Amino acid sequence: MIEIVDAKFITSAPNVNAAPESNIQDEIVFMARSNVGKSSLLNALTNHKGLAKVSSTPGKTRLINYFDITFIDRDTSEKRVAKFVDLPGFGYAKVSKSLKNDWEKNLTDYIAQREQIKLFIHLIDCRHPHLDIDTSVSQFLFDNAREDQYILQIFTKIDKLNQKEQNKLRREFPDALMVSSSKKRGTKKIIQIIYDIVYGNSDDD
Ligand SMILES: Nc1nc2c(ncn2[C@@H]2O[C@H](COP(=O)(O)OP(=O)(O)OP(=O)(O)O)[C@@H](O)[C@H]2O)c(=O)[nH]1
Ligand SMILES: [Mg+2]
Repeated sequence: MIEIVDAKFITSAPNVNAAPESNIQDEIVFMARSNVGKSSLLNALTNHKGLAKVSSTPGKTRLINYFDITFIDRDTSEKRVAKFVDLPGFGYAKVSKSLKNDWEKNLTDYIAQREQIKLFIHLIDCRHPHLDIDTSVSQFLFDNAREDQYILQIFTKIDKLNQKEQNKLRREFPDALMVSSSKKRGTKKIIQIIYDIVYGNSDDD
C-alpha cells in the first residue's frame, strides 16, 4: 500500500517563467474551477489540514503553489518524492474580463510549456459534470498533453450524490475517479494511481 508520509510547501510562482528550476518530470498538477474542492483534496491526500488553505472566498488562490510530497510503499518501506502543483482556479466569473484573460493565459501557458509535468489532474464538481469550462479544459489537455504525460479526471464532493447518481456518473465517465475529501472516500485509490503513473507502474505503459 502507498501512503503520503510528508508534504511541505516549497514556494509560489506567479507564472511559468518564475516556476522553480528542475530537470525531473515529477510534477502532479491539480487544476479545477474555483470552489470545486481542490484545496480540500490536497489537504485530504496529504493528511495535512492546513497545507492548502481552504477558503470561503472563491478564486483566492492565484499563485501557482508547489509542495514536496513524500510517498512510502508500506510493503517495502521505500520512499519516493514528487511535487504537487496547485494551479489557481479557472473560470471564476467575478474577476474583470481582462484579469480573467491574463489569468487563463497564465494557466494555459503553464500547462502547455511546463515540461516537468507528468500528470494533469482535472477536478470536476460531481454535481456539474458538463460545464463548458470543464469541457474546454479537458479538450485543451487532450490537445496539449505530450505522449509522456497523463491526464486524470476526478469528480469531487461525491458525498453530495446518492448511489444511483454516482452509478450514472461512473457509467458516463468510466475512466474518472470519484472522491469525497470531507468523508475521506476515494483518497487512497487516488494516491495509489498517482504513484503508479509517476513512477511508471501504470497499466497503459
Ligand atoms: N460536501 C463536500 N464539500 C466539500 C468537499 N470538498 C470541499 N468542500 C467544500 O467546498 C468549498 C470549497 O472548497 P475548497 O477546497 O476551498 O475549494 P477550492 O477548489 O480550493 O477553491 P478555491 O481555492 O477558492 O478556488 C468549501 O466550503 C469546502 O468545505 C467534499 O468532499 N464534500
Ligand atoms: Mg483552493
